Amino acid sequence: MNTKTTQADLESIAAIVDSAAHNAEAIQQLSLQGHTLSLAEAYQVQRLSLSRRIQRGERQVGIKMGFTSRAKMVQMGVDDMIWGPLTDVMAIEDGGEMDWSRFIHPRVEPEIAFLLKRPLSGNVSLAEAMSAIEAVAPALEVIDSRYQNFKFSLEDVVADNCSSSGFTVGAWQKATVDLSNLGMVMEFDGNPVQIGSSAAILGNPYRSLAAAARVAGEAELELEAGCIVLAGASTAAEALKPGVHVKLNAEQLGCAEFKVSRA
Ligand code: 0L1
Ligand code: MG
Repeated sequence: MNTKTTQADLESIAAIVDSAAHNAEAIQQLSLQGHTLSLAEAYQVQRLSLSRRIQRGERQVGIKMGFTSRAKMVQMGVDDMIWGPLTDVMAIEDGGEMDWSRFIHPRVEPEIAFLLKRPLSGNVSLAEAMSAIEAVAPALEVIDSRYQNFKFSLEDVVADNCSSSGFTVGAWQKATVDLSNLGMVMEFDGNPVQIGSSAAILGNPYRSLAAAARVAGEAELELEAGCIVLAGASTAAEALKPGVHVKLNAEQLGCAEFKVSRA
């Protein structure tokens, strides 16, 4: 924490971002409101904001990795990934409905999800990360920045739970599916809107799982058995609209889908 930012400041900033998320109301970027946070402070705000969710009865079920493509890191001028917690309230059932009223200006990304069968934390090899996987699934992540116009600095977005707000996981498959170069086609109402490859996720999504263990270890946390890890986007995010049906086809990994409610 720098000399000017106190614990009380971090708690009041966490209340601002948490309230924006809870009420689906856009706010000005923290950095434009005069809150200059270091990256470590931004993660402290994220943790305090998660505590507020937990006090309301939410349960952490996993983590999401962000900026896992080289293109997004270059765009943001950063050289590492970001991460944030996923809670049970963010889950949208596969084939279910996303409640538009809970979001500000949501976008959706085609991703891959891992389910862990044993804990992971710290620096692990790819083989160790892979051996901790119980199952894999196609997934859709809904990101919804709480900042006006989806504009933020790196510290702003980390403090805002890395824009996490929703996710759908398709049917879990045995971890034997080769994830290194799967075609990922995301459709709106049956029309392709984003086409990519799972290779866009750090060259291979398993690297994102190893990175998730590393960042958890750096935060003195453990990814527990039963934890879901969203590996990151395989294409650019697509803006959602009320009433649209979203479907991801990920070749032999299968599909994940949801319908957005009417406004
Ligand atoms: O890959 C991601 O999930 C990025 C999330 C944070 C940045 C954004 O909202 O675009
Ligand atoms: Mg994502």
